[in-house]
Amino acid sequence: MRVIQLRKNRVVKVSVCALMFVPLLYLLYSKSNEKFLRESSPLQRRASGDRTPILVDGYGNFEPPDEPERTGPGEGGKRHELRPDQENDAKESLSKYGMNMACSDEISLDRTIPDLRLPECKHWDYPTDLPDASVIIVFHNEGFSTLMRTVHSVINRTPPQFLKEVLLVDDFSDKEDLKSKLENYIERFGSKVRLIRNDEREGLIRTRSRGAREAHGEVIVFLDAHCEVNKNWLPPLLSPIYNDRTTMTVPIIDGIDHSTFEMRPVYEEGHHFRGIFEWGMLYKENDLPSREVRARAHHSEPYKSPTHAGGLFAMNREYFLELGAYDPGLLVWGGENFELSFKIWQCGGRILWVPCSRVGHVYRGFMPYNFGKLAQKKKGPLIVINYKRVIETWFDDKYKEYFYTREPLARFLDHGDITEQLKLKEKLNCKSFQWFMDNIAYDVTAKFPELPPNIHWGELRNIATQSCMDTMGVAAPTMMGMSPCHGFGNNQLIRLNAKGQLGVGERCIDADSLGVKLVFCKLGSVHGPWQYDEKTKVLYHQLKRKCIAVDPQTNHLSLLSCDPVNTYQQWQFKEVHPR
Ligand code: LR7
Ligand code: MN
Repeated sequence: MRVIQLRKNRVVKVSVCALMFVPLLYLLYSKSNEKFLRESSPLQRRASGDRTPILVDGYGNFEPPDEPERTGPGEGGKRHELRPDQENDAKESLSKYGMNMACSDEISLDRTIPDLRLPECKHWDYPTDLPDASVIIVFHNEGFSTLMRTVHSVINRTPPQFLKEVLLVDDFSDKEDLKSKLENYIERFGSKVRLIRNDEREGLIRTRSRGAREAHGEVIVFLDAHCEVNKNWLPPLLSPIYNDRTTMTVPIIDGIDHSTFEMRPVYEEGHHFRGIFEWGMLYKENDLPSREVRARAHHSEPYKSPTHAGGLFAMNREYFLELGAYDPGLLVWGGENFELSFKIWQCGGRILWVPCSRVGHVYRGFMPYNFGKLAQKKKGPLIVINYKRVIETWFDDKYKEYFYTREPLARFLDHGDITEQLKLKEKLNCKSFQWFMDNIAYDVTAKFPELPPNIHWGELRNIATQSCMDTMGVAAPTMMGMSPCHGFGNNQLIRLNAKGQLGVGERCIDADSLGVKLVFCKLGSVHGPWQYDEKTKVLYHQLKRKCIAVDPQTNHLSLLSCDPVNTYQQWQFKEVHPR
């Protein structure tokens, strides 16, 4: 990882030996090393563009030569437009795969992409004896060309001595081209690419754990099946693990457009973010706090992050298995990123995000697959059940309440048996969630403060119309609407907290002269303008001094002068339960 820090370590090692045998030599040696560090640290010397290798034993730069410029569809990570007569193919593949496979199919599997790293990334050196890695790609009914482009990019952009294998794990796909065509195609890679298949659908979480168990490399690196790794992506991920085997490293994930395959940097150059969460367990990213910025000497160095998006990371294989891999009780998709993150931090490891390692990922417009049989056996939304398992295992009681306040239905979901998870936590002597919040995720509560309890929650029914307030499935900012009460919660699950905030999911309800709106909650605040009077049943806006009313003709919601005997202004909260 850090050249300079590593060199220091070397100095210590060498000087211990020297002290034991030849004190004079030691003096000379340490002097010359000091000089080396002060006057010609490789980063400073080489930042001017000098690319001559540094002659220090045991270190290498691994920087490949620039890729030759190529013209062709999507080359250089540029957008690829299809002809108008291909529109039907594009649409069809988009609905099948969540991405435009007609477009992907025309782009070379070896296409070039722009080097999106900070310029100084070229100048780091890494130990030449880094551990080797298995790159594990789990997939369920993915497009052939995007899957293979992922594999090609790994083969093309990884120093071969560090790539033990690419391990493809098929999670029970039924698409024809993922059968013998896939098997024949990967023969060209010889033993470098291995394919194993599940006998039934396991979901991505269990499939990744299986991949880890069956991998041959010392380090495991997970990638989604629609990625393109960038220049020299692997050594910077392996290096921190080489220094400390309880480190998880995470690349910076750039976006690949799901309809044009254009590759775009996720953030403007030099801007660092890290992974956090809000209390409904939605994954978020936040500016790197200044405490973390100050902790590093160079802007391109790795930094600590409370969590990660889930798909792309590297870990020592045995360490992953010592942590119990993923909780096997988690189902299909979601929440596993938090489970592993909390487990790592609370049980003595750490997570580093690595600016010099960049990987592109295709963000789909929607999820093209269902959760299969595994989901049908369960009552309630599967992802929330996963979240509940994770928070019941890793949160302290106080923090569990924030989750249940934000996600009140979750209290009634069956999250299964977590005895084994709690035993593991005990056995590994893991720290409290409070410790994690104070020391690692200390920037979460500034954005998402501790939640006051709900006074009321459930569907919000109008007495006159007997219909319910509803987001109408539209993302904020938007107008709230009214629709028949359905009792499932979701877009009709409304909460009023002790500080007067009306919320739906992670969004808030406010109102102005145009009507009643779904808005982004004010970051850092849990207050709101609302007051509910249980006797008169009006919902009162304390700043505008008016009440919410439904228009009997149009169903439009607006603020009117309060008239507590008017049933169009009367509201009733009713708790809903999982169905
Ligand atoms: O049942 C399944 N079996 C699978 O093998 C469902 C999916 N999969 C495979 C799938 O083919 C893909 O290769 O699992 C991989 C991830 O599934 P995606 O690509 O549909 O997930 P995603 O990119 O929408 O979701 C993110 O969150 C997931 C939560 O469980 C996983 O952690 C994904 O890996 C993760 N992706 C990333 O972190 C990439 C960055 C995007 C963000 C944010
Ligand atoms: Mn993905």
